[in-house]
Amino acid sequence: MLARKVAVIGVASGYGAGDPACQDGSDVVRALRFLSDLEAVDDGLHWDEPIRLASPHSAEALDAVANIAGQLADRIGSHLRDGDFPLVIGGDHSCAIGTWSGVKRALGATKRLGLIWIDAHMDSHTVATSATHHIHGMPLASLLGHGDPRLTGVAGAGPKLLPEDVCLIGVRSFESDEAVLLRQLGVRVYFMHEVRRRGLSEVFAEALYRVGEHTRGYGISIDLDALDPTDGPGVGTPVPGGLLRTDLTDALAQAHGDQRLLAVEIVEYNPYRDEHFVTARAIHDLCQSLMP
Ligand SMILES: [Mn+2]
Repeated sequence: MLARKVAVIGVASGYGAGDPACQDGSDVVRALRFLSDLEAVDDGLHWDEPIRLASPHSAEALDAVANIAGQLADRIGSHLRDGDFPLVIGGDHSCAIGTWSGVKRALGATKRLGLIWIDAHMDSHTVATSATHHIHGMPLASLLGHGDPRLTGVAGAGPKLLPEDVCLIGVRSFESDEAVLLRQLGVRVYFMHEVRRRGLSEVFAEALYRVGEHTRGYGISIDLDALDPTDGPGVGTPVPGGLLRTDLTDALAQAHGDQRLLAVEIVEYNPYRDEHFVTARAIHDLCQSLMP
């Protein structure tokens, strides 16, 4: 992130989640000043106005998510044009449709975008395969061009990512339809058992190479449920056996200062399920590891 102003964009939306409480996540991080030391330094981070649904009463979840994603994609585009580094704080993970569609549109049609997706889940359902219809289980499929056109069409029709430019890290809870889709597409998934065997540092280095090999730049999407619940209890769907906060911050440091890193998002913070703000502190540490 060196030499770029970090623009923090809170997304006050839980429309894609079963429990909508993560809509308050970014507001809590901001109001309780968990990032205040990173705001205070020279060229530190600056909070943007949060993204909210304009008319909440009128919307079906899918329309609400599409509206939020459209707003977010526009905001991302304007920050990238200004030379800023966008740091998105969710909100549920469906905001990823907006973040990465916005980055892709800013790159232009001919340039490829890479993405490291750090998550306990695959988030690769479509409306057709999802039992819950929760849209935060669909953003990666949408970005790969699969699913409802209201989601795949954010910031322009068509896939925003090519399968070979995407890696998932930390997966340990998924349904077979998602696994089949990712396997058919050829997306590289680093399951938790591989992360444990090889170490996160080695896996992350390999993922960085993959998402950067054929692309103009890459992003990192962090679902806090990738963390082990001991380090990140404040999420909607905790899954045991996850990443340790210190391992993740160490790994992210590999991307520190890399000009090809185009944006980062950190999502699914549910402040009401947090314990002694350990998850809010994890958000701080993740942001700090990426700061100049
Ligand atoms: Mn997720």
